[in-house]
Amino acid sequence: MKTKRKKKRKTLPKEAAMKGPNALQPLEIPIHSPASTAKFSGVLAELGKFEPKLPKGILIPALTGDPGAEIPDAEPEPVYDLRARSNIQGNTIPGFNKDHQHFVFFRLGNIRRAKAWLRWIAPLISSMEEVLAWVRAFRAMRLRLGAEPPTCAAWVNIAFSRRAIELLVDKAAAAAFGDQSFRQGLAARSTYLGDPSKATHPGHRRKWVVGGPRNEADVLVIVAADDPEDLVTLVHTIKLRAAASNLRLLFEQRCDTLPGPLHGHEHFGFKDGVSQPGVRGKISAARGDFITPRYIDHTDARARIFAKPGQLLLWPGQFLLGEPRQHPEHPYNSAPAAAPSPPAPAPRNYPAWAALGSYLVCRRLRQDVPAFWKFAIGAASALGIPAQKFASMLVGRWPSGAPIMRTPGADNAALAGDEWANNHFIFNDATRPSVLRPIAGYAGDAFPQAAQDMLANVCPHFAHIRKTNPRDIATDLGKPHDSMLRMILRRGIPFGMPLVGVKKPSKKLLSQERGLMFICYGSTIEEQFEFLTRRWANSPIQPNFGGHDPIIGQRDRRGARTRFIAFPTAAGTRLIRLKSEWVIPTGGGYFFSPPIEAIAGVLGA
Ligand code: N7H
Repeated sequence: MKTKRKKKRKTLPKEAAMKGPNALQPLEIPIHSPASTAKFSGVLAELGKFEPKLPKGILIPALTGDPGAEIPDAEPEPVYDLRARSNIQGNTIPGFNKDHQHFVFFRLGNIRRAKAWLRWIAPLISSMEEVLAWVRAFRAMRLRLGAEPPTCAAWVNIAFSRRAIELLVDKAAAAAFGDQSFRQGLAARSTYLGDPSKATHPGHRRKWVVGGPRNEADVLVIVAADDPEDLVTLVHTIKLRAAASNLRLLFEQRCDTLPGPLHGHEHFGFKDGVSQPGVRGKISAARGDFITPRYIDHTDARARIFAKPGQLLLWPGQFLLGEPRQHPEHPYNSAPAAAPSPPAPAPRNYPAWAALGSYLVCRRLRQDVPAFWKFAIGAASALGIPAQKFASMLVGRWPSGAPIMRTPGADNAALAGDEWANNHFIFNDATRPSVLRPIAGYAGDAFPQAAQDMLANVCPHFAHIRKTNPRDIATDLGKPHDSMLRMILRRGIPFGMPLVGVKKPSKKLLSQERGLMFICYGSTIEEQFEFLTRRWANSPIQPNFGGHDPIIGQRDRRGARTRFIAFPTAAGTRLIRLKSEWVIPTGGGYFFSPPIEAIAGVLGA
């Protein structure tokens, strides 16, 4: 007997509460319609043109410190002496920021031999001292030359999983790490992060190239270089020594910044790495010798919380274990550092040898560029706006990196290239110009300031940069400075060949994999990376109602993954379903990046 199959009722997300006369009209966008496919190549080719225009004649000052940048009566910031600077890994602070990077994931074999390998690699690990000294020398040389100096560096960093710490030190040491997410690992947290729960989905953890339940890495080595040949040589040496020490190579990923005008952009075509928090702290007790250069004059009250316009200053304990943390009630002041465990009664937080280390989140995220742009083209034509404008509203910045808050009508490459202007905006109030310290050759920020956007008509609540950094808006957590506790240091880099900028991509190019090796550092995974992902990006109602983050937001209800955005238009809000996905998790891991002394001294001992 034939049973009548119940037709599945299409329901809109419950959270949207779409009842009554003001019900939002859902807009269905066919992604693979012939019209959007035809326009796709045109948009793609266009995208290669959006290069930020660096202001001419200005040379970013060498980071030698500016005594005048010191703020009278401000709480003194910690000084990182040579020993501390030599102990902190350089990709955490100040960050490698190199064009070519290679990520190597290992599984431990014989522990005695692995320890010998760790003692071998420890002197290769690049410290904050080394990287910062190089950056300072590079900038000083650029100032003298008036051009990019022809110098190259190659750097190595290392990080360990909870299992590695258990095997190399002991179970008690691994258990002393207070961060539950780190102890459980990324694979165990995957569903909690909204990753696909259906085993047939390409983003399901069992399909990951690394970091799934059956291929979790113990050790992650990050190698970075200016010169690709240096990178290859260094990676080769590390792999040879590892193989000889019985470490199993699980996976490796070569990453490169995109070529030509796309330098610094991610695969959808948008400039990345524009907004980063500034880390408080000094390199010496000398006046103005700050880790993060300060550009705002102390006569402007914002110098107390911003390093340069829009760059919030955070106490280093947000990124380094054992350092003064951000005060939850006060934007300028520090809160006492978390104590190592024991001594009681301090909460158990990390073993004493882990001080100055940092948690590292690695997510290998595949990007489906055609799916993203076909969706953007389809939705934009249904709304009657240009595709680039629509896509920029999904991100919150134009392809060049210019913030839509400051230039809502069109992209502005000059604004994107001006590092004192491109991050200077808030959402709830009109932005006022900052009073800057003198910068040779810089005439000041003459771009139109951002108007207030409390209703999120310019930069929608769902926009990726508004979700992940709500700036001055009150959130579900409370006051804006609670959001400061969630900030992360992002160190991602793309992998794979670009599609954007290519006029007629071949089938082969279209079929190749590309994406972002997302890396971030923080002093907790749970309260920073996971919080941003779960509580804000994945939620259509937090920090404010408006839909899911269309870039990284995920939703998984027993395998159903439809998301939505509430798109502001002149005629009211349109509800747009995001039926397909363009950022798919394909691997990664939760690691701990230890202080350098502990690599040979504890883990390799
Ligand atoms: Fe995002 N994108 O191309 O749209 N991101 N991101 N991100 N992201 C940012 O300000 C992108 C990812 C953050 O302070 C920009 O540097 C893509 C994860 C944060 O204003 C662009 C992927 C997380 C910020 C992108 C991806 C974050 C930020 C603007 C994945 C973790 C700073 C450029 C493939 C929570 C917000 C910039 C601020 C900015 C994109 C991943 C977080 C263009 C494609 C997993 C905190």
